Amino acid sequence: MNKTRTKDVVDAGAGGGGSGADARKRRAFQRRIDRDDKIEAGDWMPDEYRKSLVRQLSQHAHSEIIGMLPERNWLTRAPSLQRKAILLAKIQDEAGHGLYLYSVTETLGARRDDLIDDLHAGRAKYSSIFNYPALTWADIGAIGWLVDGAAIVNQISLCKTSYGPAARAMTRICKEESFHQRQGYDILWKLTRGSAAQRDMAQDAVNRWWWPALMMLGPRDDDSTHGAQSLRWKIKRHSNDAIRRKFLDQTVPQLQALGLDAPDPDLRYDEKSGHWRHGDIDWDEFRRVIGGAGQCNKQRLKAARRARQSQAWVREAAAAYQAKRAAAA
Ligand code: BYC
Repeated sequence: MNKTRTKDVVDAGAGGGGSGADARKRRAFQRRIDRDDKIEAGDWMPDEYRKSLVRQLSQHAHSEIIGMLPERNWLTRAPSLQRKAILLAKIQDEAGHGLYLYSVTETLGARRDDLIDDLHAGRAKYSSIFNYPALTWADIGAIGWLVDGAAIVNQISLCKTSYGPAARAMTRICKEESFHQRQGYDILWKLTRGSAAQRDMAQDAVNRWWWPALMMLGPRDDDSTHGAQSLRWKIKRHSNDAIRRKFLDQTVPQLQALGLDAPDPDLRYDEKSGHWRHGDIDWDEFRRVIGGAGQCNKQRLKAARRARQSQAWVREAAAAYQAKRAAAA
């Protein structure tokens, strides 16, 4: 099914063949991509390129916003004032990332309200990873280290995405994400050097977040709907499996330095290729979670809808202020 969809997009959008002005524009567009030109907001682009970008960028924006929820759960219970201040700053960063990304979709003609309607109605996706609960303080460490860690490996490659506004937003996001990854690692580092109970708590968190972090980088390349076309258009710069390999190579030595284990009996170093190899990923679980049946899907969407409703007065006040200023100008 997925392969057919990739093919459909390729046929409809890449446009090597065909005739007439539209086909010529598509070929010229692909030549710009091939020579690493950045595509800017007012430039001509195939409709499918625009749609694919809006899809990916809005899913990313939604992930940043929904991703605040599992961390928010620990704000009032952070173990010290300093940890609380750091976590608060991280969560505010995630909100900012969501806003940059929604703004980028607006340069492509999308309306932020429509995107958020789609999210709240369950029509739009956000990252699978945020449908898992943050049960202990160590989970905040695991989210920073593994989730932001996986995200950053992907997003560093997206700094070279072909759409200029997205590439520039991603560069800024990555700077902040690297701080997030380090704060997560620091939490786990301290716990693994604490009491036996703290070390066990860290191991338990890694056991629960390890596989979802590998899954969040998307389905295997063979099952990726958009992968081939997105690579051709340089919307994505590396495939899902390539990013997953890079993440694993970066993460296993860090796991060893923490003195923790991966919940994967088949994890091994492959001397020949020089890469770490993971065991089988439970793709049924991934499909269940993105299909809406994960542990927290319902509660995440409920919280997002409630927040939009309860904070409507802020948006209304901002709009009224803007209208007043415009009238006075
Ligand atoms: N979860 O064709 P494929 C963060 C969907 S947030 C749910 O390979 P693509 C943070 C996919 O959408 C970091 N759905 O997709 C925030 C497609 O379905 P549709 C988030 C997923 O787009 C707060 C179908 O599966 N980062 O760091 O080529 C606190 C087939 O997949 C997932 C980004 O979003 C998933 N994990 O590749 C802390 C980065 N994976 O749309 C931390 C930008 C796949 O046809 N996004 N699907 O219905 C990307 O790089 C790409 O979209 C992906 C997937 C690599 C994720």
